[in-house]
Amino acid sequence: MELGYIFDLDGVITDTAEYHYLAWKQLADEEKLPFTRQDNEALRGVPRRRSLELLLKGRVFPEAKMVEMETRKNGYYQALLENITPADLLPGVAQFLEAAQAAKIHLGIGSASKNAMPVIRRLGIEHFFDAIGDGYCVVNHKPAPDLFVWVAGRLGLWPTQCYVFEDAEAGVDAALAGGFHAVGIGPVERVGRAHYVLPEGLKTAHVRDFC
Ligand code: B16
Ligand code: MG
Repeated sequence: MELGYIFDLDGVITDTAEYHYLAWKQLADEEKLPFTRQDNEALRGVPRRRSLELLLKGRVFPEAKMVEMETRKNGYYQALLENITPADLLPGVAQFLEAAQAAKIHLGIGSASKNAMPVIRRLGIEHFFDAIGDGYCVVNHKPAPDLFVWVAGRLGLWPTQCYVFEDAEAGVDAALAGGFHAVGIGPVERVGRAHYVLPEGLKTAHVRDFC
């Protein structure tokens, strides 16, 4: 049977969470709003607008101000992305992708980020993937399954033929809702609903663990 592996980007392939934190923190400081690293954890896998709403903790602003704030944060984030190199792949990721490609497993990305393409290019891994789904591809974000279903379709596979690798609770729920096999990356408290859990990331995984 043909198999597909669909990877989330931030938290699975690389760790841009610190850059997201620094960019949101700069915005929060400018707006005199409290924002901690722990607050940032709740934004894992969450799209930009929803992240801003969580940061604002119920404060209400006009739409134009909301757009201005998310644009400003994205500018700070994109400046930080200039620092990314292939050395920023998480441990074991390059070996895992090479082994999966050698095993003729179809590979895709399903990321909520509208910055996924520049990140993937800077990491030097674009050539591994037959389908890349990012924050522009579907309307309904994780925990809706739409993005992973979109990527599976581009791979020419059914969800039941695909394993989704996710570090966010919302991403695991999206995979389960779509009928995918879910592999959680990180602590059981966060991704424990997945069919498989890799607390230390892909570095401890072998491509055939999921067949
Ligand atoms: P952007 P993923 C997600 O990426 C991040 O985990 C999340 O923190 C971020 O808010 C979201 O992308 C949107 O990113 O502002 O660049 O469009 O985990 O789905 O790869
Ligand atoms: Mg993620």
